[in-house]
Amino acid sequence: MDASQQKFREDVDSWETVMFLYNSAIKEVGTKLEILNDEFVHIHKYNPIEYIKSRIKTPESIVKKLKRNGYESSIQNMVDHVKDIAGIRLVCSFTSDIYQLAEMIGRQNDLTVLSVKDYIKHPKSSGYKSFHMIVTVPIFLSDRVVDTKVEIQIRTIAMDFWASLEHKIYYKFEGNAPDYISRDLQACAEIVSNLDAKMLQLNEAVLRAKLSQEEDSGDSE
Ligand code: 0O2
Repeated sequence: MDASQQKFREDVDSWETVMFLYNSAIKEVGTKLEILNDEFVHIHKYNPIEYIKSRIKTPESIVKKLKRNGYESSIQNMVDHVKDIAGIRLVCSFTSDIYQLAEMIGRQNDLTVLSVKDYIKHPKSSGYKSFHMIVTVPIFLSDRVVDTKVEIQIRTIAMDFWASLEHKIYYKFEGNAPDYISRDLQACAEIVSNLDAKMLQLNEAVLRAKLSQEEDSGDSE
């Protein structure tokens, strides 16, 4: 084997190892989140997570992101600078669920929260809303422990609907959507925010009504 073949072999080996770590991290964090959800249902009889999606970023998307941020394509740069190679998305019904879940995740002793971006309190100019956390989870191999990064995105169903559509449009126009489409998307983001606020109000009203019904039936016993 000549030097370039040797280098290629080593690159393939380290790519496979790195991908193995990211896949393992998704499994670890995914299981953790399912357990948190199940415990919440067990105690409060309420399901904060509607559904969980996970994905590993494609090699093309990793390379694009490195290029966009001015880094050469290398495995070291990808591990150091692309924080969302392993991604988990938690989709919930209400905005209040998002903050409750973020707090529960922050309290997990074996997860380290590296950073938090609250695009709900501070939406992007596009109208994008979501709560992002970068965490590391220790992956126990036979001879070492590797802290591996996972991006957790938490959003409501309505925010997820908007973001998925906007993402498709963004890619269709390669980031240069006509102005009227961007404006319409911003208007839709406004509608999504109003819908989320209304749904939360409605849910709170239902909870209050249920509580007072229970109190009334307690009084009459
Ligand atoms: P893709 O194709 O979804 O993977 P950072 O280096 O962490 O400071 P980064 O990675 O841009 O910068 O962080 P950020 O803002 O938390 O974004 C991470 C991911 O959130 C993006 O990954 C998107 O998935 C999603 N996201 C962020 N902004 C938008 C937006 O305006 N619209 C939509 N639809 N999604 C968004 P990628 O790698 O950009 O894209």
